[in-house]
Amino acid sequence: MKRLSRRAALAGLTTTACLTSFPAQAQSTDVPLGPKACYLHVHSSDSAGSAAVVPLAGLGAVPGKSLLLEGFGDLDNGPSGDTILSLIGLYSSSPTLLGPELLHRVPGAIDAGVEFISAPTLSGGQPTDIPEDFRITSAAQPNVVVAIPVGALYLFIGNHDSQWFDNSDPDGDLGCRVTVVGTWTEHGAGLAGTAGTPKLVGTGLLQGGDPLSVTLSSARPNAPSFLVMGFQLLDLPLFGGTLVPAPDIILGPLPTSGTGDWVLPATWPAGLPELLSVWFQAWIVDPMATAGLAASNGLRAVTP
Ligand SMILES: [Ca+2]
Ligand SMILES: [Ca+2]
Ligand SMILES: [Ca+2]
Repeated sequence: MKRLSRRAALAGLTTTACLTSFPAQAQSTDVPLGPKACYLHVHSSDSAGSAAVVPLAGLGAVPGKSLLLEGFGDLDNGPSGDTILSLIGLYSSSPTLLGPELLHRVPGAIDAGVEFISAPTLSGGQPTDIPEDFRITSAAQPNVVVAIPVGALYLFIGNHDSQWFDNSDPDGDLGCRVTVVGTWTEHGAGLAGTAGTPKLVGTGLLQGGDPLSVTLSSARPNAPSFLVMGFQLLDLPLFGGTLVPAPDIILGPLPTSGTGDWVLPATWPAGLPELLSVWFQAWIVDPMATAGLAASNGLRAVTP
């Protein structure tokens, strides 16, 4: 992919954001976790403990923002020694955790993230899966970022296991780091051109001073393009498509590569107010598009 100059990106991002100031503080906390911490159904012949319940208000974690969740340490699950790190979690409107004899133990559960399918109980093969939870950390996945859904006031964190009585944590190092970060969401469908509908995605935690990247793909190869950025949602019908951001800043022309893409690296400015939205959309000169211009989906970045 073609990488555009960091200076160009920075100029764009920091001009309108001319906001001085204090470096943004990463709001994070380490939540200790017992080796039997559990919100899943437990067989009557087994015994587990209660999941950790984290109040979100104290972290400044409100809907619109996201949480970066990173498990640390390990537990002994019985057969495997003190080597296992397998955390799952879910959001809830209430801190209530009902008894282990039930399948749905979190009455305030709110669906978010990519669903994790939990294993049946080892003894008796009873189902344990609930639809609202997600994987936090496993051997294959060090962390996860999950947007905080509307109504969420608590985060439940538990271990994933199917037999609990034999769990222990000899060195007491098991836990989960919770960090409040920003949220990327896509908005609108875009306007097709030569290579289909151009795709715009963003990566980065959106904390002040953090690296981020905005990546365009599926655009017309070797074509001039423009990145439109704004602080308001416009959604104005234009050239057969929709102009998503209010055009406060337009970067370009930015040439697409021979495969119809580019990557724009930048640094997220420090000192932005929380829950500020910045909207992005790419427009590409493309004779195959309705009015000679193709457009990507819109992209919204919300600061933590
Ligand atoms: Ca341990
Ligand atoms: Ca076990
Ligand atoms: Ca599940």
